[in-house]
Amino acid sequence: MKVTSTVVILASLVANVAAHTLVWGAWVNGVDQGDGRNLYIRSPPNNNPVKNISTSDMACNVNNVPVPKTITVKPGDEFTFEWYHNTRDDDIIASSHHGPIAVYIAPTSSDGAGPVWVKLFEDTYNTSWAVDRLITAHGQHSIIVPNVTSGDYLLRAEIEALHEADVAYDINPIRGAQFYISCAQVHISSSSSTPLPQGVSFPGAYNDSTPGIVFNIYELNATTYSPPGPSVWSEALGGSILQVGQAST
Ligand SMILES: *[C@@H]1O[C@H](CO)[C@@H](O)[C@H](O)[C@H]1NC(C)=O
Ligand SMILES: *[C@@H]1O[C@H](CO)[C@@H](O)[C@H](O)[C@H]1NC(C)=O
Ligand SMILES: *[C@@H]1O[C@H](CO)[C@@H](O)[C@H](O)[C@H]1NC(C)=O
Ligand SMILES: *[C@@H]1O[C@H](CO)[C@@H](O)[C@H](O)[C@H]1NC(C)=O
Ligand SMILES: *[C@@H]1O[C@H](CO)[C@@H](O)[C@H](O)[C@H]1NC(C)=O
Ligand SMILES: [Cu+2]
Repeated sequence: MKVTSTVVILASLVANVAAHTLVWGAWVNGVDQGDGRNLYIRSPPNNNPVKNISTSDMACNVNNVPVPKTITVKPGDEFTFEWYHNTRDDDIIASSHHGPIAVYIAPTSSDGAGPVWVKLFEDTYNTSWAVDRLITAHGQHSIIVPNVTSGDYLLRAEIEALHEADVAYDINPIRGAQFYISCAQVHISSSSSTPLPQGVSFPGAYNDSTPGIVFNIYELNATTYSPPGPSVWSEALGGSILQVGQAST
C-alpha cells in the first residue's frame, strides 16, 4: 500500500511536466495531406487538454470555428490523424499519458452541438494502452471512412489520458482525466443513402459516473477498463493505430 501511494505521487509529479499533444494533419490512403492546422483542422491555440467534461470544449476543443479547407474522401478510404507534441514526428505525447483513443463523426452543419456524435472507432487496452501504441505509430491512427450519404462531416479524434484519472476533475481540478480532442473537416463523396444515426452529445455523453472517466491505472488491472461513451456504430468500418507513412520534416 505504501508502495502504491508512492507510485501515485511520483506519477503526479511527472505529469506536471506538460507533454501534451495536438493534431498536425491527416493522411488519406497513406498520402500526406500537409499541415492541416487551422486549415482543415479546427486547431486549439495550444496543446493543453480539456479537463472539464461539462463544457462545450468537449465537442471540438476550445477553438471550434470553421476553417477554410475540407479534405475530400470516399467510403472505404483510410483517413489518418497525425498527432505531435512540440514538433512534427517527435515524442508525440508523454509516455505517462496512458489511455484509450476514440474517433467520432458528426455532420459539419451541427458544429458539434446536440446529439450528433457517432462513434466510429475505439481502442483501449490490448497488451498495451492505445496511447502507448500511438507513440510507437509516430502519432498516427486511422479510421476507414464509413459509407454514409454525401456531405460535410467533422471527424473528432479523442485521446483520453488517464494518468491523473484516479479522481474526477470536479472533485479535484488539479487532477482528473485529460482529453486531447481535435476535429478535422472532411467531405464524404458517396452514393450511399445511409444517413448517420442519432448520436451522443458533447458535453453530455460523459459525466463523473460514466465508466472510464475515473479509473486508477496504478491500482486497477487495465484489462478491466471500459471506455466512456456509446459502443462503436454497427456500420462503422474499423480503424487502427499504426504508422501509415513517414512524415517529411
Ligand atoms: C465546468 O464547466 C461547467 C459548465 O461550464 C461549470 O458550471 C463548472 O463550474 C466547471 N467546473 C469547474 C471545476 O470549473
Ligand atoms: C489486440 O491485438 C491483437 C494483436 O495485434 C489483435 O490480433 C487483436 O485483434 C486485438 N484485439 C482487439 C480486441 O482489438
Ligand atoms: C455504399 O452504399 C451504397 C448503397 O447505399 C452502395 O451502392 C455502395 O456500393 C456502397 N459503397 C461502398 C464503398 O461500400
Ligand atoms: C452519466 O452518464 C451515464 C452514462 O455513461 C448515464 O447513464 C447517467 O445517467 C449519467 N448521469 C447523469 C447524472 O447525467
Ligand atoms: C489482469 O487481468 C487479466 C485478465 O483477467 C489477467 O490475465 C492478468 O493476469 C491480470 N494482470 C494482473 C497484473 O493481475
Ligand atoms: Cu500532458
